[in-house]
Amino acid sequence: MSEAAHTSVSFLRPMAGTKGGIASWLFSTDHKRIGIMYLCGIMGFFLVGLLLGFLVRLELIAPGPTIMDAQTYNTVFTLHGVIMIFLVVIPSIPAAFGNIILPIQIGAEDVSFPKLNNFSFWLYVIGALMALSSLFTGKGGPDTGWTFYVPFSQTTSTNVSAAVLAVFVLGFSSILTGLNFITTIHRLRAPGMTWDRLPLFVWSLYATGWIQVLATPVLGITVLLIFAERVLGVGLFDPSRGGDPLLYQHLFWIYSHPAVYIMILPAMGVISDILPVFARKNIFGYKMIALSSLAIAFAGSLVWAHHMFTSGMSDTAVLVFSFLTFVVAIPSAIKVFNWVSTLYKGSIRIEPPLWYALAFIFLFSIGGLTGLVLGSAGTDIHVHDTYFVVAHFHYVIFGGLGFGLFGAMHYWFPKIFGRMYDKRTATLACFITFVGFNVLYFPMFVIGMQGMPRRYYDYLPQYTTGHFISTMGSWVLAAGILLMFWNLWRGSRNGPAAGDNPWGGATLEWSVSSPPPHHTFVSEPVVTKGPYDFTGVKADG
Ligand code: HEM
Ligand SMILES: [Cu+2]
Repeated sequence: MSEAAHTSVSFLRPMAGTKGGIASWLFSTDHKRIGIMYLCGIMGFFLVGLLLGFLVRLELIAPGPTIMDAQTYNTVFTLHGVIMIFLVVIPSIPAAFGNIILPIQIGAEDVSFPKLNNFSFWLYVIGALMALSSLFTGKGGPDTGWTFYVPFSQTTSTNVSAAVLAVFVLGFSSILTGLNFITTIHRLRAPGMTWDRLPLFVWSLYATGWIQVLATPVLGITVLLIFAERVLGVGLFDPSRGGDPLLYQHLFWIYSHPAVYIMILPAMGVISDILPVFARKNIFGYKMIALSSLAIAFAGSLVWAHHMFTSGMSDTAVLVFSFLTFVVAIPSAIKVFNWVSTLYKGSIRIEPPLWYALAFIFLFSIGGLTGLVLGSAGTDIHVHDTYFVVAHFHYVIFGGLGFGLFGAMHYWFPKIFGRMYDKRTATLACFITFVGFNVLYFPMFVIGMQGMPRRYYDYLPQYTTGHFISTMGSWVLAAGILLMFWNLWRGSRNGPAAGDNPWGGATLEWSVSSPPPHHTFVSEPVVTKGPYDFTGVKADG
């Protein structure tokens, strides 16, 4: 479909008869442009968050003060968490790749509400600026950790108020994106795009959309309540006024546990799209993978209090939440088994996106299995609030979502830019990042089990070796990531031209030109086969 006339109106360049310029991006209602703007913003903040994490590791290279004082340390790890969670991982795959790819994959011209889509992007920008401003306004940057636990967040003199209002605004951005996707998937599918022909990436965004719409409002209310506590002193969470700090933890985790599925489900969708293409084989267990996304979204909403086993709940509550936590492991394991079965006896073509997908499966499995250690109340009491938890959630969020995101960047890159990056550098970068990742986070499981508490500025000498190895790992990791960014940046400017379908994918985005034109489809496509049916599909890269 890449006739010359069609290619010449690539969405990256101004539309015929318009001026172009920065405003044609900032106020664009084209889902592809909005997605690219999110991608740039998210990557920018990822680098800021990375730098802050790097500084935390540098401080912890040896016991005692090394590069900053204790109060600065508290602010740095809080901002690292707030930026990574709210500005990077929650929006990452849905807002960037969901926007660019989802409408094309279902054969739609755009999302259901293009202007609302642009508004969501602006809410993201405003929320991000507010979060950053918390550093420079009031009496210093917030020092509570990204969870804003009371009573500390209520009494600290640092600028928690600005940070929680930022989270409130960011929450709206997320809700509106989810709403837009749900409506788009219901209403705008091309003829023949039945529910059992939806690409699994779309299924995962559908499940994610429901969590965004149903769970995020709870977070919005919760952070507003913190603000009310600080400004008006209403006494909801303050025991001296008859309030209850446990109430805060319940409200916070009712959103924030489902939020981990907002992060991980889209990455699982990316992996489910990548594997069949590079194994050239229909995905194993399509229906089970699609349904397990919904099951994770549903069951994952019932397990929030596994973050509170040591907070003083009744034994019955602990038992119930521990049990429910184990239930979520079932659909997650179903996915992993189906991915591995998809690779089995496939005719594998190993390319950078597949390397990232394999790293995802390995790291996510470690993250998920150690989640079961935390989900069993008995073992959690031993490792609660230690570095074991830090290792667990980095394996899941960074190893899972992060590598899924990098996989998506390498998989859809030729489609978005019409160019190819250097594949050998990409593979090398993946390898360095993978090694650095494990050197950085694996020692944390060990020192965590030995009792090293999380979020501490200083530590006893017996943890020195673990921390030292970990800090070394952070340098290797940073090197791998910078190499990856540099390679992609170079490729997007002057990489060799990529064909319309360099990997031989069967989903609809590979049937349009690279990069796609402003109006993606000349005529509405008619879908006659499933997303992973490769008969007659040829790679042209
Ligand atoms: C089999 C799946 C999982 C299980 C059983 C599980 C279980 C747990 C438990 C029980 C904790 C609390 C530990 C404690 O504070 O003592 C925890 C912490 C955490 N988990 Fe998971 N988890 C799973 C998957 C995930 C996923 C998919 C993500 C994100 C994509 C994630 C992100 C986190 C985060 C961010 C924390 C730290 C929360 C904090 O700051 O205290 N987990 N997990
Ligand atoms: Cu949880």
